[in-house]
Amino acid sequence: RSPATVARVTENPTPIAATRERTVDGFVREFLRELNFGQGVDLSRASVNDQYLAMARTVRHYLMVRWLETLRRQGELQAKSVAYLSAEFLLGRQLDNALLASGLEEIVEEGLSSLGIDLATLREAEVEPGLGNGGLGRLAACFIDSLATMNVPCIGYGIRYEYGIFQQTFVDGWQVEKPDDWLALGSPWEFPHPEAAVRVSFGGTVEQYQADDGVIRRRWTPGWSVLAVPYNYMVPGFENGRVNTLRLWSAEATHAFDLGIFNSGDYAEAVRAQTFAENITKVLYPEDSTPQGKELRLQQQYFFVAASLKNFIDEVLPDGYDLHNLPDRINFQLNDTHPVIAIPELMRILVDEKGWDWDDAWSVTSKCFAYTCHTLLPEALEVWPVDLLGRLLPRHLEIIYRINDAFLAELRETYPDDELRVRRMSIIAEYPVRAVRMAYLATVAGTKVNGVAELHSQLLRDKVLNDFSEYYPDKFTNVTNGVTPRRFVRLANPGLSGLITEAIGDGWITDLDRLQGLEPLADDSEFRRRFREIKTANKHRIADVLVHRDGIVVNPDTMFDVMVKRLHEYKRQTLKLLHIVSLYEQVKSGKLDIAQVTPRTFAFGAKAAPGYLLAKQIIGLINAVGRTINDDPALEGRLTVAFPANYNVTLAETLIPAADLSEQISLAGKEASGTGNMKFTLNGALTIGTDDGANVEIRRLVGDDHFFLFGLTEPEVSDLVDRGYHPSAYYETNADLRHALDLIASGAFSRGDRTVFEPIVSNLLHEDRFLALADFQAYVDAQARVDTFYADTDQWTRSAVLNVARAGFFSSDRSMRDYIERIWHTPPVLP
Ligand code: GPV
Repeated sequence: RSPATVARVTENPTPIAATRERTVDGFVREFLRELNFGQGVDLSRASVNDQYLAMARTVRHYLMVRWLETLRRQGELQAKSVAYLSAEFLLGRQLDNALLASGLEEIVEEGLSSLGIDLATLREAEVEPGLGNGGLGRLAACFIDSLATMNVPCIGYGIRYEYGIFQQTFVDGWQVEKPDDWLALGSPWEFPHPEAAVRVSFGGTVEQYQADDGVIRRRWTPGWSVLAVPYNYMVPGFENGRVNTLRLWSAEATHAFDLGIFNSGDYAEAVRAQTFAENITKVLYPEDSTPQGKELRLQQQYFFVAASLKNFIDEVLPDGYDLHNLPDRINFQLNDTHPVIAIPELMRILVDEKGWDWDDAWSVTSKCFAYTCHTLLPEALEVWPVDLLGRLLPRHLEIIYRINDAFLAELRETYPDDELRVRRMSIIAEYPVRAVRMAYLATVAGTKVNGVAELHSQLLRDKVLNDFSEYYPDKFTNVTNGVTPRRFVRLANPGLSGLITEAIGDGWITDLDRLQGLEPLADDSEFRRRFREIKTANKHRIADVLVHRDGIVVNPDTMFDVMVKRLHEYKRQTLKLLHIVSLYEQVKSGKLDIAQVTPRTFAFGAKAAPGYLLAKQIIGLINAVGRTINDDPALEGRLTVAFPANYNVTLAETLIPAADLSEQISLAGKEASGTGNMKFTLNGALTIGTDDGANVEIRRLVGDDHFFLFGLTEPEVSDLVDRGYHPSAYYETNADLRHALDLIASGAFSRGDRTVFEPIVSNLLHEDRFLALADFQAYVDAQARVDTFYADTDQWTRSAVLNVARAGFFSSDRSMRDYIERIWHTPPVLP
């Protein structure tokens, strides 16, 4: 136990902050104090950033008393908790959420305005922490919000990347990435604790030795180590007085390490070492669902997981805690395979450091972890080549081998005549190189394995992890994803929130099933009118943002057809693009009268992984098509493509509430769940979508009449692929599709240059891994149904209201209840 970390006092006096006055005057006093003493400026000379930082710290102080109280009670109660281990937490801006949770919105707004300061201006000064790529990272953020709101003790453990997901810019329509220097102006939401830093070691060698008790043991002598410095963030529950903790780790060089090299006289080497250490948490890997198997990434994973386990065992648990009881005290939830190295790490702690025998250690370890899988793409399942893993973590590799040996022995007893099956299930893959399959390790060691939507969990059982689901039938379960209604309805859509609260009270914010109470109002024309008015106002709001943020002009009197998500072939942005190009081509060739076309704004938001060249080309093509269409007078302004750069949580919060149509058009069987789909539904957009991921459940709940389903089903996809899929056949038999592809190939969107987008066209014609051409006609037909439906405004609005009323299931509070019931068994405690 490091002596610096906890100074114990006998009495716990009331924290000073308890006396903080929750009045406008009280706030103004605190704010000015922060400005003067925290920022060192007076109001007349304060920059917007000064004001923002002072205000954020003031708000933070109001939450502080609750945080301290939560921590104190947690220490006392030692209730069963969740440790959510995730390499990504895509938090989004903190200010509004903190104001909402603490119930300070009005006081702060009034207080600031009495000083002549506009809260909205300060809001804009906050740079969002983009410490995640997409759905997986945002899900982690929604989950910790829900757990805090539901009074469930939880610590989030992750990485404090110095640079988050890259800033996307467009240069001539092509994506150019800029580093995300989110900490440049300081972050008022974090609490660094350098005194609580822990050492994390790598490399070196392992040897056999005889311990004092005479037992032969293994000893790891690491080659190098770094310090992990914790930065704590508040995770406030909604108006319940609870504040949980998110602990993100930052890497620093160890002093001992520096000094040793420095003393040997090699100053350059000492500096190199420091840079090397700090590199570990320098930048978020921008790959979404496609891990690159890079050594630095494994370093990141082990770094945060080792620091978190050590922190939990040494600091969160009381002195002298008997680790045999660990499974009654904690669930380590593994957010995909990124933190799975925690399993051998806990074994190492128990066996090597605590001197336990293997079986005892395994008996505890195999009760502490549960694993969530977030994908079905085979290339997204992480594997670590044993030479890399063995170099970086030699002792862990040994432990993994031993876990695997025991597991294979067990399998051979069950399947004595099925060696093929045993080899298939080995944690160690043999081809193309010997490598550790992290998903298998997690499945063997975890108490539970869950998928993130019903269809996904079913496909995990039937396909990806089929052997395992036969061997461990009770391990597999489903928890359908959810999103937090605080951020994505209450804060993002104040208009709709007000209307809902007026109709059914404000209980829906923490009990989203109450939205059902809106159902009868779908038939109330006055309610529909107001609902529509809010949608229109939201369109005006985003139109304003797009002009100022991106210089993009959109017409709020059009249908807003929105597709926002990472750029991935399986998500099929190209399918939507082909629809747009086809409409354009038909108008230009005179086949379609522009007056017959429903005015639409096609909005895209998407980042491509920097190394994913085809995805970057698709971005180039969307922008090129947009440029051509937006400038063509023949379309009379009826079709517009709006592709704001750098889609992020902040933009999502204004874009989603403005949408009429939500595009969820992945190839069936490829999108594990989706969570954007839920956000749109909750904000009153109708979905055009395939039978994939959580779309299946959305459609079942909102009803077929209020959802535009199209496309192949997963079994149909499997069949077609088994029979042999030939995309060119669709090209040859479908004239509209052919004309659209030919137009792209002709250079019409690339100033006559036929080479620029050739790779996209030829990929679609000859490979089309995700069957965009096979689904093209079905998609176009579904879009025609959308147009017809939209023409009847009342009918459309009625469906939109029903979508909201029936989507309460998609609250992340419900997801958390399911995790608690099916996996964690962690009852809520008093705040
Ligand atoms: I694996 N997901 C992600 O954002 N990043 C990843 O590395 C992996 C999965 C996503 C899935 O693609 C979505 O379908 C899902 O809704 C989301 O994780 C949350 O479960």
